[in-house]
Amino acid sequence: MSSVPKPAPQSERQAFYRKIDKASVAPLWEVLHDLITHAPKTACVPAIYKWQELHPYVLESGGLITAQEAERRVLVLENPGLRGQSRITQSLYAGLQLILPGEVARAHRHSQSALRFIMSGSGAYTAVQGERVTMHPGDFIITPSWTWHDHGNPGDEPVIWLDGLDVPIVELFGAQFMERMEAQSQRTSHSEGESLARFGANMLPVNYVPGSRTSPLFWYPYERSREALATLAKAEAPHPAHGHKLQYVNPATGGFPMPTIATFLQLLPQSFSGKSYRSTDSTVFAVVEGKGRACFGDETLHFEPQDVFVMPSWTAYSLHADQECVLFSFSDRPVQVALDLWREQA
Ligand code: 1HN
Repeated sequence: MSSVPKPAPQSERQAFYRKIDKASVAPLWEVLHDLITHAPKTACVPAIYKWQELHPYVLESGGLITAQEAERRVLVLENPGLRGQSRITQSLYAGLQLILPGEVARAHRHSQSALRFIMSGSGAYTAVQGERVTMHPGDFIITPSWTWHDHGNPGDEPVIWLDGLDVPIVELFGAQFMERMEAQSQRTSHSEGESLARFGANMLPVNYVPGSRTSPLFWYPYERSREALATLAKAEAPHPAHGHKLQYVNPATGGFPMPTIATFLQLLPQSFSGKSYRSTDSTVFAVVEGKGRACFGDETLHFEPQDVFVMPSWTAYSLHADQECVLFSFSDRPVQVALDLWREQA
């Protein structure tokens, strides 16, 4: 006689599940195949946020609530597959933030790291670690974890930027803290451009030792990054999938600029038709220049300047440029690389 038990009838199993449920335990075998899949499975879906549609909403929000009352006046870009979860991918938050002339968004700090990518308007500033930087479209700015930051707009036009934060990652680890400063704005202790001079000239202060995993350079002006891509576009053949693509670096380590978020800028030459590509890091793109298309399966997202679109983990997609295009993008790649999880396939 075999000692292997005969399969129990469903009714007996269900009764067992109900019994053990009271003890907060559950059978793995009922969920295993959904839990551990052959390839990435995410509720995140490909999506595009059209600037033409959202820009009026962002401006309208300016008439509904002040930056002071809202603390941050932001429209969250929620992934259609992740509604109600304040996230654009399973691991990252994105939103469009508006600051009107004369407004201040008060100083606070939190465990979450943030990036700002300026979408429209100039003349607002963000202050980080005692230094203000004036925002211009296309600039990439970092707010490191647990650093005081406030924004203000002494200029004369509304300024809108894309916020990217690692909110879901910090939530996953249950590691978040937040604190408000007594004062509305932090006192400035450095002149504008100091961090760029100190860390953004291919040099470092002598004997510099990094104090954190976040780049000490927190302002990456568009002009410089754009110039680099223009030079490369004349000098080299484009990568078959990415065109001319650079990643932003922490100049003190050569690594990613933030411990949780990688950022990139790429140029697609006019008429570029990219090869299919996928990677495990769901990626958020912001269109800076040009019109083009992102294709996946038999679907096409048509993009133009200031649109934001997202490609989920392991979704094969290709990029096509109707005009010369410049795309900014960000993802959770540093976390995946650190955990030996990141994979790509061309
Ligand atoms: C935050 O602090 C800012 O400082 C923007 O501008 C968006 C989303 C979630 C949590 C904190 C900001 C944010 C945020």
